[in-house]
Amino acid sequence: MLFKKQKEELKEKRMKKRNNNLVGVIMGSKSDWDVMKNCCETLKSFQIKYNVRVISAHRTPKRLEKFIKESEKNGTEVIIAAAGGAAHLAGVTAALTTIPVLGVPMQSVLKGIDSLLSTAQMPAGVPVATLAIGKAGAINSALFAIAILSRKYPNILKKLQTYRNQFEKKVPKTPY
Ligand code: RP5
Repeated sequence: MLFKKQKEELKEKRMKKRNNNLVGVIMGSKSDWDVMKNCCETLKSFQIKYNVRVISAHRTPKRLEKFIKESEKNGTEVIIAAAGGAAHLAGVTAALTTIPVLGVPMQSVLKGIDSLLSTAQMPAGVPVATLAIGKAGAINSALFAIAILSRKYPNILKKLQTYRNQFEKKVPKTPY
């Protein structure tokens, strides 16, 4: 009996070690990847562990529930949710967890305005921090997640400060 319990504890420990992704990145469709890969590349450039999944609030609601349960169990600290059109993914995710949710509106037939409003205009009570439409939002969602994590992890803070300082050197002083 005790042996079985110990085995289970060991299994859980191993699982935790394997899955300690600080950030979860989800998107409503595979078609969002072209934009959302910019988010993942930014996380990677800061050596942040993340997992990435295609999850839709309306097409795969069970997958969303499972993902959230696993994220909570595995200590995920920020979830980035990207969707386009009637973009409810970030809102539904935020409703199911207290992990901070960052929303990225995807381009759509209405140029992403519908996605932006659906993601940002959450009624009071369940917030979604919404970034810009498309690539800028994808990159900034990663940087925002990094800024949140940097309050707790000094090594991440150092990298973020270095990244910000580089702007001073990169931006030309004159426009010509
Ligand atoms: C949303 O619908 C997705 O996030 C995507 O932006 C949009 C279109 O999806 P597909 O029809 O390309 O799969 O749920």
